[in-house]
Amino acid sequence: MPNRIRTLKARRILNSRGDYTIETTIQTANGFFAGSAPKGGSKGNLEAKELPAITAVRKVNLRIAPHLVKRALPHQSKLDARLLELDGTRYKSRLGGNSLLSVSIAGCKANAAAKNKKLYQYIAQLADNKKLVLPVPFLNILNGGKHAGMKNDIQEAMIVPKKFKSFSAALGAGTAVFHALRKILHQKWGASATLVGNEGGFVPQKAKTIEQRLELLENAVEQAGFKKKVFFAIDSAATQFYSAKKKQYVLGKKKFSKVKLVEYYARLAKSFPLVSIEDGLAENDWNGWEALTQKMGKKLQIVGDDLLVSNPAYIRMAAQKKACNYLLLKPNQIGTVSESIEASQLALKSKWMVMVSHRSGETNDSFIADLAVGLGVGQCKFGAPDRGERIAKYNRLLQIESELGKKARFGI
Ligand code: 2PG
Ligand code: MG
Repeated sequence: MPNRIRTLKARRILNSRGDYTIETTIQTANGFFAGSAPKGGSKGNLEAKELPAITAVRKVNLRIAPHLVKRALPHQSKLDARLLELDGTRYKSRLGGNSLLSVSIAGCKANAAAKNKKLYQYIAQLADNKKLVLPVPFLNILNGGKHAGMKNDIQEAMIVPKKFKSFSAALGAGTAVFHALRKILHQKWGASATLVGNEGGFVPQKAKTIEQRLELLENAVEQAGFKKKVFFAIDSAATQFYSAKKKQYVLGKKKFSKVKLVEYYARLAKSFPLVSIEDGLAENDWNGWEALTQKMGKKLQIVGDDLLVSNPAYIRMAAQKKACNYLLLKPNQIGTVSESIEASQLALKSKWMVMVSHRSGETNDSFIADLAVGLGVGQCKFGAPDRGERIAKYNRLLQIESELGKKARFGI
């Protein structure tokens, strides 16, 4: 049997926040292939269940490995179907979404090698996608909310270097803006304002409101010389500042009803070159989402993260309700590579677009870079252009771009 799984073994590794997570390695005749699970900080309620790393490791080694080792490496869809069957629960609560994902990613890399394909090419084949596309990076260069130890706050202020001919040019511009911002912050408030949060973006304590942060971004873009080429996006992660009891949103000292919050976003989009709002409302506030999409969905990306948790069932529901128009795709929210591909395909079929995303607690695995290119979706969000675990993804994209050479397309 040429393509046999010789060994399959999980272990604990550390993630970027110094928490343990799981990594699984599959050994075949072609070598060793590892997959790991990242970890969210501001998680959606209905994400695949994440087990403590030590338990997840045990589940893989004792409950999954015996069914796969010494047998032929199954095709990705069969491998993932087997994992789902072994788990048998709706939210992967028996074996853990993190356990399943680490095996699924390792299996995907092993399958690609067995077919003598690059990982992104193999993913493209699985997704039946003919266009390999380097994604526009959404760089979260000002961290807030839970990622920066703040309460009642918008989580992410991102720059979007869209109007460029190639991924490397866009990343170069994004990085120049990042450095310009560091200089501005240092001049204004000193070195402490240039310390970074979970996703590598700065956390200037004195820039408390999103307006202040977007103004800082405007200055940085101008100083770097990229006006009209670099746009902005926010991830509110609004579940974090919503009080279900009082039915109100709280940002700093200001309180908003859902209607007022939607109006607030509309004003923000008038004042700044905003192209995308992610999780603008809380994950259960379906009416709020519908109102936001109705008001701004024609002009802006209304991105569902906690709302959709990369789950085909919720994507279907949101498409029917017209609650958003963009899927944020995070493989660990759903648990396997095949389901991630299915989620992306479903979103595209619903005439939405897709952005492939990291988590705030990441590993150095660059799988999601290949996923973004292979799915050909044209957008990604992998954090600021610093910290090794974010850079691993951006550098992988640079590598893919140079591999593809003239065939490399960029953006949507
Ligand atoms: C988000 C993510 C990633 P977390 O909310 O989009 O930026 O954060 O991984 O903490 O859920
Ligand atoms: Mg989010």
